[in-house]
Amino acid sequence: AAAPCKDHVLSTPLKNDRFLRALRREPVDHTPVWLMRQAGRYLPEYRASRAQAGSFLAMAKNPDLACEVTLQPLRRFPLDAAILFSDILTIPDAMGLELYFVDGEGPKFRKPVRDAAAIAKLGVPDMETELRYVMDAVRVIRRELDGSVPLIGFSGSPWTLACYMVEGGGSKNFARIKAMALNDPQALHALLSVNTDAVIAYLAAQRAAGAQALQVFDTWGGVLSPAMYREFSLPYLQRIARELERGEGVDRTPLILFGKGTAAYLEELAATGTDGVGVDWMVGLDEAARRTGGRVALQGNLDPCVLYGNPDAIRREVATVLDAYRDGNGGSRDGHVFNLGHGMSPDMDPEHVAVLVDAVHTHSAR
Ligand code: 1CP
Repeated sequence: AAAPCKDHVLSTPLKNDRFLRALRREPVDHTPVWLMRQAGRYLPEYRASRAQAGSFLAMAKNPDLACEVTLQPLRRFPLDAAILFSDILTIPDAMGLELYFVDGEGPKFRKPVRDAAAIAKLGVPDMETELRYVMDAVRVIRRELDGSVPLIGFSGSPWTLACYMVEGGGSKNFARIKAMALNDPQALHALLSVNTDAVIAYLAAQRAAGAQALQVFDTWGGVLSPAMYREFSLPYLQRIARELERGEGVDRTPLILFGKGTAAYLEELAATGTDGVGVDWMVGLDEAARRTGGRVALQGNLDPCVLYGNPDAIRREVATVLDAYRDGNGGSRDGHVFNLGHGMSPDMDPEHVAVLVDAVHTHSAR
């Protein structure tokens, strides 16, 4: 059972704040690093916890197990941030779409939304009842982290959530949602609008429960044409960055907008009012830093497949990413959070992750 988050938990000073400092573009002793999907099947202890829980969903809905798997990568590697163990699909599940998993096929919904009538019935879930298990997990993790590193909360973007809600699961070509965009754009906008309200409420609730930074995953933003991206994804990211209350100064809870395949829109993302922009590996960080011109921190962007290389190759590629950022940022490494350009895969070697984390800290030491 989760205890309410006590004031002393929320006021425990951070022992390692270089991730938050980097997001404020303040000087740090070395570049902070965390990895998207740092908790997951590549770790044997994760597979053991999952077997014990019975399923991914049982694990995510149990705050103590969610806390355990959140902490697992931090016990192995000196990472500079923890990310809540959960999933982006908790919101549509709480809206009544009924999330389930088929082994080897990924997430699916029993009740996808395919027309305006179904969309009109959707509402913003109540965060402290229907999504209580997520907020309880945040509270338990904050207590157990005990100020060692900051905790990142997250959500899917309105567009990326809509992709799963309309397709009913993962998709190769996004045929259904693109047909909706073409045939009934008003219905899609209604869906994106309720999703945006839910994302803002969800991130605000995670912040109130103790999340110290917030990331929005626009994993499928890059499947849209520029005109469609600017109609169906970007305006909703702008609304999140504008409306999500996140405080000021050292107490500010920074927001990171991560997009996959969205490097064409770096200037527009940097102008949303977000604190950081997450970048995939299809653009050089030198170019990304020049184009965003110090207006935001940048997070990224090692190709995750570099983890399939040998330790020498990993060290070399890490150095290339770190130096590219520095070169595009007027010779300074400040304002950079090291990460992969997308998530880790289950067949990656934990020993290689140790090499990567060490290489980041060693090569970026000021
Ligand atoms: O154990 C298992 O078999 C479940 C695999 C798994 C895991 C480990 C899923 C199902 N979700 C997660 C956890 C998860 N999902 C995290 C945990 C924190 C961490 O990073 O360590 C996060 C941040 C997510 C976010 C997520 N879920 C995204 C956005 C990030 C990304 O990788 O692009 C997306 C698109 C999802 C949907 C989803 N959930 C699970 C899977 C396998 C997928 C992808 C399905 C697809 O390819 O469409």
